[in-house]
Amino acid sequence: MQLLLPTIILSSISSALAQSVSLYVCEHKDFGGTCSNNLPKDNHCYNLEETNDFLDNQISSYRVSGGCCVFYDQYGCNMRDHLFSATNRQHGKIGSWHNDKISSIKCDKICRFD
Ligand SMILES: [Ca+2]
Repeated sequence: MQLLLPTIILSSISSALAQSVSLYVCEHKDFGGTCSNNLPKDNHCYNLEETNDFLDNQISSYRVSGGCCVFYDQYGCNMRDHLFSATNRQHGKIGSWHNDKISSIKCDKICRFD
């Protein structure tokens, strides 16, 4: 029992470090309409056309936790199509200049722009 406690602490620390960023996105403001937590893998470009969520050019609210996500207007996560990035942040009503535009997303522990 004396050895158990340090093991529990160590394993909970390592699982926290290994935990991926999570993203929740919705079709309408205030997390309404069709939503998805169909998560992009870390540092993987996630094209919304490839999913069955019908959220391409539809996302109006989002929640990022455990890291950062970068949102793009076109497929392929190219810097020229960059809309905005969010670290551990949520927004119930994306501004009109970004609303219904997101077409690809890349998430990771910290944001990378490439
Ligand atoms: Ca778009």
